[in-house]
Amino acid sequence: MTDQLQILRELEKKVLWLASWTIHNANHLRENDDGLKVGGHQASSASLASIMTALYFDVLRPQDRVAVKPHASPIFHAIQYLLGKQTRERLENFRGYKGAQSYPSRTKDADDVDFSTGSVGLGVAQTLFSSLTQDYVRMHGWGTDRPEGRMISLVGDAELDEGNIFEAILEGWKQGLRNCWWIIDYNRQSLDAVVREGLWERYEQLFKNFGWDVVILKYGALQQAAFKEPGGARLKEWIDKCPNPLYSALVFAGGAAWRKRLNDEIGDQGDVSRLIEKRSDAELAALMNNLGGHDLPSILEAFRGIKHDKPTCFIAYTIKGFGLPFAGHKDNHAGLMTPAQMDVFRNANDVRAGHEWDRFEGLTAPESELQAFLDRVPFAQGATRRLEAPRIAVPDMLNVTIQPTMSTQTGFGAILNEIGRADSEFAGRIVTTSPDVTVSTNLGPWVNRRGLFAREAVADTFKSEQIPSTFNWEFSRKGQHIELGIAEANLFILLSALGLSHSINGVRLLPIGTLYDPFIARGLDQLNYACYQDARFIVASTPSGITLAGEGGAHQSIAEPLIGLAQDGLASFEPAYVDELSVVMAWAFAYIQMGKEEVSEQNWLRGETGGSVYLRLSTRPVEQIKREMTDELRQQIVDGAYWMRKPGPNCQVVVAYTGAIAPEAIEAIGLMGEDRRDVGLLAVTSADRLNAGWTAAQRARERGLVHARSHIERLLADVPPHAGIVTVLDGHPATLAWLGAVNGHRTRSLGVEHFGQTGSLADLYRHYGIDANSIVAAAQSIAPGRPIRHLKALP
Ligand SMILES: Cc1ncc(C[n+]2csc(CCOP(=O)(O)OP(=O)(O)O)c2C)c(N)n1
Ligand SMILES: [Mg+2]
Repeated sequence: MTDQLQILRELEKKVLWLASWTIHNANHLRENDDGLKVGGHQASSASLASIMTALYFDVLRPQDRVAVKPHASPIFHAIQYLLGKQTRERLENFRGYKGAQSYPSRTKDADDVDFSTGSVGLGVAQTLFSSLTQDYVRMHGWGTDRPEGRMISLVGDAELDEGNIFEAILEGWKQGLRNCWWIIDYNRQSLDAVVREGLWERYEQLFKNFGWDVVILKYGALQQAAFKEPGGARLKEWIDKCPNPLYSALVFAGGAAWRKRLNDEIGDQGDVSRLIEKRSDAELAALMNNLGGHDLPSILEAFRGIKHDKPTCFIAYTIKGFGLPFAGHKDNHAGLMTPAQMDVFRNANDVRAGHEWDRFEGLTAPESELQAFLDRVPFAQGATRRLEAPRIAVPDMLNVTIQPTMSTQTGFGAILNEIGRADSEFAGRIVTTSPDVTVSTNLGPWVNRRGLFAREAVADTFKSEQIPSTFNWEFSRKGQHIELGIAEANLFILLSALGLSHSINGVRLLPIGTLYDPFIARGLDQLNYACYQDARFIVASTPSGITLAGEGGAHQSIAEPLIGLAQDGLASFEPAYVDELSVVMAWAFAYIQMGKEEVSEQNWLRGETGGSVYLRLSTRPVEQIKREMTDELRQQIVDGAYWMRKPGPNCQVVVAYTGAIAPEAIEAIGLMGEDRRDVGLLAVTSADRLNAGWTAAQRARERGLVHARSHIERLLADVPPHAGIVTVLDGHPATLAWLGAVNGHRTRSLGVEHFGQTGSLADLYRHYGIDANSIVAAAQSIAPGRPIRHLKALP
C-alpha cells in the first residue's frame, strides 16, 4: 500500500500537470482558431498547487467553503476533475465559450465553486462575512443539524494591497469572527513586480492585533533537515536575509546559480561549503525551492494543528511558477510555456502524448489505490455541497399607515416597523444591516422592535441608566440587525454573504441593507460581485439626489439611477409615493427568493429569474395620493410605469417622471394644461425594468415572436407620433432619455449632470432645470404650439 503522503505527492504533481496542460491546451487550440493567445496564468496557479492539494484531498470537509484566488482557477478545476466533478470537455474549453472559467465562478462554472472571485480582495472578505453569516444563522437556532464549516480564503499576497480586506478585518474583530482561515500565498510577486521586503512581519503584527492566530509556513522539511546539518544555521541566516527579488531570480536561474551565489556569499571551505557541495545542482535547487508552502508534510501539519475556532492567517512561503520553467521570474505573471518547454514538462511528468487528460497517467501508485483514495476524500463525500432552502411565504400586501404628506424614506421605516410588529416567520427571517446609518435611513423603529445581533449580549446602558432615548440599542443572539462600521464595501459583502445563506447554509434569510445613495459608489464593485454570484438582498438607499438640498457637493447622487439601470442581477426602483413603495417591497421579498424556473413573460423580461432589488428613496415629504390599489395598478408599478394621467388621442406632450420630483411634474402638467392638448403624465417607478422589458421584447420579435410587446410599448402605443416626451428625474437625464426611442417620439430629458450646490429645494430644482417651469419650457420647445402662458423666462 502506498502511504497517504505518497499519494498526496502524486496528486500534487497531477494537479500541477493538469492545470498547466489545461492552459497550454486552450491556448494551443485557440491559436489554430483565430491566432489569439488567451493567457492563463500558469505561474500564478502553480504557487498554490501544493496547498490546494493538501486542502481539497485531505483537510477540507464538505461544510467548509473556499474562496480561491482568481488565478488559481486552473488548479481548482484540475482538482475537481480528479474528483470527478469537472468534465474534460469544459477543461478543453477553458476560457472558451461555456468552458471552465478563467476565474472561479459560482454562476458560470459547473464544478461547485463556493464564491466567485476575480476582482482581487473581494473573495477574501467574502469568507469573513460568510463566517459571520453562519454564526447569525446558527445563533438564531437554524441549520444546527449540519456541522459548522470553516470559511477559507486562498489569498494572493498582492491581494492584500486591497483596502477592503482591512476594512473587513476590523469589522470581523468587532463582531467576534470565528471559523475563518486566510491562507496567504506568499510568493512575493504581484502582476508587475516583486513585493516589498519584510511584508510578512507587518501582516503578522496586523493580524495578531485583531485577534487572529498567525501561522508562518516558511521552511519545508528538506530545509529544516539541512538547517540541522553542520553549517545549516549559516544557510538559514542567509535565506532569512536574502532579498525577495534575488531569491526569485535564483529560483528562476536554478541549481548552478544557487551554487555560485551561496559559495560566493557564505562559502567557508568548511561546513557550509560541504553542505553545498554534497548536493548536485538539482538537489541544491530542490532544497532552495523547498519553501513551507510547497512542502506537503509542513502544510498538513500546520492545517491539522489548528484545533480552535479563532480566525487564523497562514503565511505560506511559495514560489510563483513552482515546478515550471519560469518559476520565480518577475515577468512570469501571464507567462505560458512554449510547446518545447511543454514537451520537457510532459516528459518530466511521464505523460505520453495523447494521454494528457488521463487521470492517473504517469503516476506510480496503482490506479485502483489512487481511485480508492479519491473516492474516500472527505471533502467530496455527500450528495451536494450546494444547498437549497424553502421559500419563506411573503404577504401579498404590506400594511402601512400613509400620512397625508410623507417621504419614501419615512414610508420605508414605517413598513418595516409594521412588519416588525408581527410574530411571523417572514418577519423572523428579515435581517437588516447598515454602515452606521441605521438611524438616519429610518431603520430605527425596526431595530427597536427586533434588536441588534451579537454573539455576546450587550445591554443598552442608556436604558439601564434610565436615560430617555428614542432608540433601544440592545445586542443579543436573537437580534435581527447587524450594525456595521462606516464601510460601504463591508455592507455589500455582508449582503452578499447573507444573500447566499440559502445556498451556503441551507437557511434562507431576507437581507436588507441601507445606506446613503451617493455611497453606493463606495461599494460598487462589492455590489457588482454580490449580484454576479447571485446573492439575494434588498438595498435601500436614502437620501438621494439634489433633493438632499442642504448637503451640497458630492453628497448628492447623480449616477446611481444609471447604475440601477445597468447593474445586472439588480432590479431597481425609485417610487414617488409610499403606496408604490409598499407594493414594490412586497414584490421584492418574493423576487429575491425566486429561482431559475420561474420565467415570466408578463413584461417580456424573458430572462427574469429573480435577483436582488435596489430601492432609491428620498427624504422629501411629498403629498400622497389617496387611491385604491388595484391589482392592475400594482402590476404596473412592478413592471415599471403607469399613467398617472392617460393622454387623450390628440396628445401633444407627455411628461414622464421618476421619484421625488413628482410634485414638479404634476405642477408642470397643470401649468401647460390650457395651452397644450391632452397632456399625459407617466409615472415611472422603475426605469430599469421598463427598459429591460423593452429590450427583451425587441429581441424576442427579432427571433420570430411577432406578438411580443413590452409594458412601455403598450403604454406608449396610443400616444400620437407628433407628441413630444419630456422626461425628468433627480438623477442623470440619460436614465429616461431612451423613452423617445420606443416609438420614435421627440424627447427632451431633464435631470442632473453636475456636482451639487447647497441651497433650498426650490433653488436647486431651478438651478438644475428640473422644476415645474423648466419642464414647461422643455415641453414648449419639443411640442411647438401657441406660447404656454404660465412659462417664465429661464434663469
Ligand atoms: C481589483 C483588481 N485589480 C486588478 C486586477 C488585475 N490583477 C490580477 S492578478 C493581479 C496581481 C495578483 O498578485 P497576487 O495576488 O500576489 O497573486 P499571484 O499572481 O502572485 O499569484 C492583478 C493586479 C484584478 N484582478 N482585480
Ligand atoms: Mg503573489
